[in-house]
Amino acid sequence: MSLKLYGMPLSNYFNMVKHALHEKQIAHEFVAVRPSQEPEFLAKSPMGKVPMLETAFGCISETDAILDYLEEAYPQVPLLPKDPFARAKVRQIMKVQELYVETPIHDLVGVIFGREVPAHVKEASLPAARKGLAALGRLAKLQPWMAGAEFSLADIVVFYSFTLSNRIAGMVYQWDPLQDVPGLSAWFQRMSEREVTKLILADSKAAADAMAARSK
Ligand SMILES: N[C@@H](CCC(=O)N[C@@H](CS)C(=O)NCC(=O)O)C(=O)O
Repeated sequence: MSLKLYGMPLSNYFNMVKHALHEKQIAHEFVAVRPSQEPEFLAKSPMGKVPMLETAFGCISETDAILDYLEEAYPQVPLLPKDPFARAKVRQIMKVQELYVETPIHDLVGVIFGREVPAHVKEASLPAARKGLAALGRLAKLQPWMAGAEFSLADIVVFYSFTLSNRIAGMVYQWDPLQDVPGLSAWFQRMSEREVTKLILADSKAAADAMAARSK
């Protein structure tokens, strides 16, 4: 059975997994689904979230668990270094981005859906995200990739995390988080120019355009 990736191209987490599948040249099918609390979907994705990967052995959700599975089951095109310490540094970058950069900015996600952001959240998120960005700046090598010479999962995860965070930060604070770390904008541009990234972003834009057309 070929792998089936469930989700939607508007989801930055879905796009992380889709990007990894394409970089690793792993054959897969796409199943278009939205997050759902329906029992049938919860049986496959316990929190009802996307992405979810269906394998011959069962289903996996949570992006980092899916990425680890792909890395271990399909090592032919590696997205983690061989050396254990270097692997840990890649994972550290991914975790710092998720917990300390994306999470505080994500607290403001309501703005994307036209909701008012409570003043206390607005006040707390900016210094928290800036602290996380400073940590990312201490870790990121950006020569030319996140963890150094080798392209890795850290590039994929941090890039798609920023595709959403940059948008939210721009709307709420008129702030570009990439400017907080020297070299981060240039890295983001390099990432945008990868062939796989272009494909993923084109699919995501097509989905956004289709949704906008439906809501007219
Ligand atoms: N921790 C999850 C986050 C995934 C996530 O938040 N996905 C969103 C779509 S971008 C979702 O399914 N949201 C629906 C919900 O939270 O119920 C992961 O790493 O995969």
